[in-house]
Amino acid sequence: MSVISRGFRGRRGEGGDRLPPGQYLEHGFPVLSAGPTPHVPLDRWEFVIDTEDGQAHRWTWDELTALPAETPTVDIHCVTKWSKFDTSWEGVSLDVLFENVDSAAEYALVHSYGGYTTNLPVADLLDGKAWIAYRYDGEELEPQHGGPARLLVPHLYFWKSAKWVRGIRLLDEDTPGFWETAGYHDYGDPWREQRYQGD
Ligand SMILES: Nc1nc2c(c(=O)[nH]1)N[C@H]1C(S)=C(S)[C@@H](COP(=O)(O)O)O[C@H]1N2
Ligand SMILES: [Mo]
Repeated sequence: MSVISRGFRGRRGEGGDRLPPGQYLEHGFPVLSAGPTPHVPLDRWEFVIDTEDGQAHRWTWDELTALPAETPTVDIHCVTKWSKFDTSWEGVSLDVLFENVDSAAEYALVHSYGGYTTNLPVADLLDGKAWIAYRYDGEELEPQHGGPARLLVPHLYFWKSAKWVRGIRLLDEDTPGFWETAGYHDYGDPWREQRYQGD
């Protein structure tokens, strides 16, 4: 009987094999912010990619939202152990934004309005793995969830998906961001349960 029930419900209970180790399935959409929600008028909003040799690539709100968009539906995984399946977004692939960026840098430090930062390898931003998302579930992205726009990197723990994203600095050396400096893992792969430094 236990064999049938395990097989029916999935080995880890609700969520089954889509749930990374140590996570549970969340049906709401929790808000996790380390500080107050910044408010940036769209006519003053900009997104910038700064390269390691000082080139700056800038987009205004109108320029960003005029670029071809994608509508990824992805599972997200927060290090506080909730995962949410099939979240649907709209935004611009980082592949599009990096098209004319001439850089050999391997590391990225993402920074946000309000001062939040997080680091990841440039490779994890490319090849269809990351977006600047500005719509969620068919609506404008709510301020508490990072609106007007946030980074979306669903294959890493969700703290890498910087809300209120302002830019990406490309660097030759890895530089830890806000949570990484506080002891969270440098890379943060939920499938390898890389929660803290040393995991
Ligand atoms: N700018 C900024 N981005 C952030 C955070 C933050 O505090 N500030 N928190 C991170 C964490 S820990 C998580 S789990 C997700 C939460 O996103 P949500 O509030 O939309 O669920 O945003 C990430 N991005
Ligand atoms: Mo988180």
